[in-house]
Amino acid sequence: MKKVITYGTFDLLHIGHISILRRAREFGDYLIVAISSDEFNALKSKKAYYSFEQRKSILEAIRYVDEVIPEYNWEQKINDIQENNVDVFVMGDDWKGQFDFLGNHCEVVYLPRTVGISTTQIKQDLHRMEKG
Ligand code: C2G
Repeated sequence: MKKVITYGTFDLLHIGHISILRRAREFGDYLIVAISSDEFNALKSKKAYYSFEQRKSILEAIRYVDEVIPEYNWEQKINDIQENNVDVFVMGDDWKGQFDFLGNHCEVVYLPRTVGISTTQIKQDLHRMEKG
């Protein structure tokens, strides 16, 4: 079984998230998503609208996702890859080059981001809509 892993906050799920998950899954037979804890989001200077538990439940409902594990810090990736026998690490290309060091442990793939959508954009648009 070829196992793929990807990492992220996945807040306010949108088509950009679905697209990367669908494409990541195509690199193997089993996709693990490591979803950032609320505490790790704080380290990433992110404040998710949905809690870790809510984001985890939402991701687990997606057909492309086989397993969801927590992401607590920047340092756990090598251990995650080894412990889960991961063959391919996938991230959007906004991270291009940042995780090349994982190439000693698995294949590293950066996929094009979906342009024109982001959780930040959604929040801004909603705020504007509310103000009328
Ligand atoms: N993404 C995308 N297109 C978008 C928005 C996001 O392809 N329009 C991808 C990102 O490139 C990333 C994934 O969706 O691969 C999750 O994005 P975020 O939830 O913003 O994750 P991020 O904060 O980048 O966390 O250790 C890695 C970090 O946890 C990554």
